[in-house]
Amino acid sequence: MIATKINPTDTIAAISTPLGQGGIGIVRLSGNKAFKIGDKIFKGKHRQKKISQLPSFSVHYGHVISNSKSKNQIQEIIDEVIVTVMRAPLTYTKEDVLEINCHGGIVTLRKILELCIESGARLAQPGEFTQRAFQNGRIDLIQAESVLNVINAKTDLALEPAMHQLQGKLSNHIKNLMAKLVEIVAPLEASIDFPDDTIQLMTKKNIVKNLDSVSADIRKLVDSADKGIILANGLSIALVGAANVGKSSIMNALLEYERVIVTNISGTTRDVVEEVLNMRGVAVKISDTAGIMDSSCVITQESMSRSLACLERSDLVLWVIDGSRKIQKADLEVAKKIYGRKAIIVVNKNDLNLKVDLTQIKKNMPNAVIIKISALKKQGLDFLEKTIIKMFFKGQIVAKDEFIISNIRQKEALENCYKSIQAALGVVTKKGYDECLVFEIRQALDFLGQVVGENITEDILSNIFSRFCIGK
Ligand SMILES: Nc1nc2c(ncn2[C@@H]2O[C@H](COP(=O)(O)OP(=O)(O)OP(=O)(O)O)[C@@H](O)[C@H]2O)c(=O)[nH]1
Ligand SMILES: [Mg+2]
Repeated sequence: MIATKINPTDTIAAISTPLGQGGIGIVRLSGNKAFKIGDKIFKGKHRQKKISQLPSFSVHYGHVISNSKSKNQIQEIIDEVIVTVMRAPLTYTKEDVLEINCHGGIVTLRKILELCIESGARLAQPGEFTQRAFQNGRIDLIQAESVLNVINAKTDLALEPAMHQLQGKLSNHIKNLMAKLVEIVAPLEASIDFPDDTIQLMTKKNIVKNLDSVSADIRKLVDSADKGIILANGLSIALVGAANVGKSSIMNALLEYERVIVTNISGTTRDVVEEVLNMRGVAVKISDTAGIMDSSCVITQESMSRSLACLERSDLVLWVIDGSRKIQKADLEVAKKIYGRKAIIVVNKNDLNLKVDLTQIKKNMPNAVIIKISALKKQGLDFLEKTIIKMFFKGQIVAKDEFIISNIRQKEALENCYKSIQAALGVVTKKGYDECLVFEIRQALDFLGQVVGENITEDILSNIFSRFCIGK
């Protein structure tokens, strides 16, 4: 978490590439001391100029050196590097930025970072570079949030809305809606403040027409949230059921490789096993769980409580039953646990004689869809995937040029905006006072402003940026 009071004028430094072994690693510095720190730790190979004398967007080869604290001031070479000098304001943060590309070993990266800190930088908080880009006015809050979605995107479909948001397309749409509301409210306010002046007012009919049009656009955005959030965060699906019904076999069949152990012994799976797969463009986190059974074994009981916890946190439950046998007590136990949840009943082992009584199952889960498959013969999986996607996305997953919002914060602000516009419409139709109309439209504008990051509290900002990694 970002500490509540961080100094926004500090020069910050962080390792911006993932920790581990890599061809190159990058240490990034941002702030007004970035180049002075560069002067202290970088020695150019070909030019004697200091970093602070070098032009913007120039790249230089040399070494990061540490000046030993001993009397002789021996310079120790830490690594062979390339540095990029980027001068404010045309940088990621709008501040002076220095990027040091070094070899991607953990030790070198840490040593260079330590040197930066010894030379006057502070370790950046998670997301602090992006927070500065927002607070220095280069991007708005939608764009800042989209950075995280771009980094986290696991499929092309998830990347697309994130890139649209990063480019400012959603922000521009919101700003256009704000402009439409201002067009209505500004003359009204002027007529209230200066009652003696003749001010051209919009007719009530046009006010209603314009409010209706903004309200429809806001509704579309609110309605896009469910799929936007799933695209950004992925869909979590839990495979649950009695032991030996074929949960692990389905997991493997969906992943198209033998990820988990399958045997004919009940209780093969103990831990919850999670994997991410690309299901028709949607990132799906699928979890295989231990079978539910009657057992006094401590390990089995712990396994089952993990299965139930996994079920609780999933967006969709695949209740797997073995179609080649009659419904058993353990199956009904599972039915009780998933009652009221979004679920699909997967009747597995459809390659064998069907013995299960489907009407009995229907009685337990009247609203759930039943799909017959054979994990062994890989039959019915395509239809299962299609049905899953249809449950969360109506029609095309993302229509071309559609505006999509991607988080609860944006959704809540837009829902509040929608309510205020409805209230404003209520005022006009009931021939209420213009003051009340102005109040409601101003409220709507405030909520829209919050979406793009106007009047946002420090707490909300900390919460947003703390979800970023350090170095971004
Ligand atoms: N005939 C047939 N057998 C299957 C099918 N799916 C799974 N099996 C078999 O059923 C047995 C149990 O399969 P698993 O996938 O381990 O079942 P599970 O539900 O994960 O079992 P636990 O981990 O013990 O809860 C294995 O012998 C599988 O080969 C299927 O579609 N048809
Ligand atoms: Mg299993």
